[in-house]
Amino acid sequence: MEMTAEALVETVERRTARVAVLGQGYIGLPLSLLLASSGYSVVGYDVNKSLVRRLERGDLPIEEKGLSDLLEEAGERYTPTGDPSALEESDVFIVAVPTPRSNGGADLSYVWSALREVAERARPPFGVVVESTLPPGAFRRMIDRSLGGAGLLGRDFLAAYCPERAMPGRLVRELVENPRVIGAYDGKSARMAELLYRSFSKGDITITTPEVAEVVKLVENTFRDVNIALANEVARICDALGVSAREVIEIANKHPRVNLLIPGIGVGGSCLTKDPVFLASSAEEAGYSPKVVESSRVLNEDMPFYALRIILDSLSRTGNGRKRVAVLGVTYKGGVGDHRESPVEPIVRGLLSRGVEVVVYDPRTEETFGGKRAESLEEALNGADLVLIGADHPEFKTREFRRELSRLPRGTVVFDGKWALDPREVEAMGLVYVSVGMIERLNSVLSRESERVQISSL
Ligand code: SAJ
Repeated sequence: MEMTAEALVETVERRTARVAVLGQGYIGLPLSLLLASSGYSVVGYDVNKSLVRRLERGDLPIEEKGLSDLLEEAGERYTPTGDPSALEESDVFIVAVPTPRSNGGADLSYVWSALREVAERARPPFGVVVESTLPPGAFRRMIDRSLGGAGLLGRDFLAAYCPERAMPGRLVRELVENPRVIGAYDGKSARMAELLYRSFSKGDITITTPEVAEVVKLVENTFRDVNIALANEVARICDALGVSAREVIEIANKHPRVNLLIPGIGVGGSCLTKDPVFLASSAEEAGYSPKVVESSRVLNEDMPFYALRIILDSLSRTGNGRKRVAVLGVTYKGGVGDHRESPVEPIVRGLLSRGVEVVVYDPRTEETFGGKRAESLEEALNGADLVLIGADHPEFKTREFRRELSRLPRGTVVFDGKWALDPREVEAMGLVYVSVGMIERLNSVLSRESERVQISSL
């Protein structure tokens, strides 16, 4: 007997539905394992053959707390594959492929090809859930164009837009605990998606239209980007005024309605660097030209270059001819191995292009952005004129780390790109603490302690 859309929803409820997750990256992989651990039989499909081979060996390509336990729990219910014909047996398809930025807009080519694959392989009735970030209006357009031929939405196939909102470094926990938003045009599609996520999610689930869900996702990341931009602007204002931004922010945040974020060398990662751009470009197309969103992006994108200028200035004042910078951490933020859109990249490349020797130490990635790789912290610090904390990894918050740092010659400049260290502690080691919003530190050391050899020549 032929299955109906209602019966499909029932298989999702009973967890007998076979699920295929297209894209086994930062979101697709943890999601597959969560669903498999909840009882679904899950095919994890990816076009990257070497990634699939790794997964087949049980070798996880990303480090996230709880992920290896999930892999074990999922057991045989999780099957990674690079073979598209393996999709043919599935009832529900989840699209979790990237949507990179391209020419001021979104590159939807990976989502298109995943949906094409679904249209080709799926047998009605089937369900589709898109997790990839989409610009407003894209969900309807893409579903209509790619799946319209598969029949009628709500009868032959069900479709929902459920953007992921979990934070790298805390992926598993956030996928389980965060609230979810489901965008759907009909009740059956919404129910299918809700049952699927409810199998592992403890968060609140809100059902709305796909258009609202699209804007919600982009607004959330824009909120963060704009707030970081404000912190960065406060830092630059404080540098201009010669006061400590760290002190300003700390005191201002005691006000019950003020919560400034942490300024730094810039905003990286694949989400905050593109979602505000998607939002702004959709608004432009619709006839409104955003003010705050675009200028926040401009300021955040300038932060690595601002940091680079301070670093070059500090180096040029050392005057002894040696120019060697130890970069500790090159990922886009602490605690992750992801270096996409890292603000450390323009800094390293800018230093290299000016003939500065750059030695990189990062326990979380092999990437060096053209710098020389150091195998240990000790090796990186050896002979460094300036130390840049590029990512606030937990490894840089230990006592051993501070002990290594304290072995640096007196007067060595430590540029803390993430406000990760305690300035007083660094100065107590005889080092010079500098950061964005903390230039006054450098200046006050210069005027008070001009007898110090290296500092006096800064
Ligand atoms: N950063 C600062 N100052 C801060 C906080 C962060 O400069 O006070 C920098 C970080 O160093 C990093 C960048 O911002 O370079 C982004 O880091 P993040 O931790 O703020 O965010 P992401 O990109 O790792 O994850 C974001 C999250 N969105 C929100 O918090 C609104 C996450 O929940 C989303 O799921 C994710 O984007 C995504 O995939 O869209």
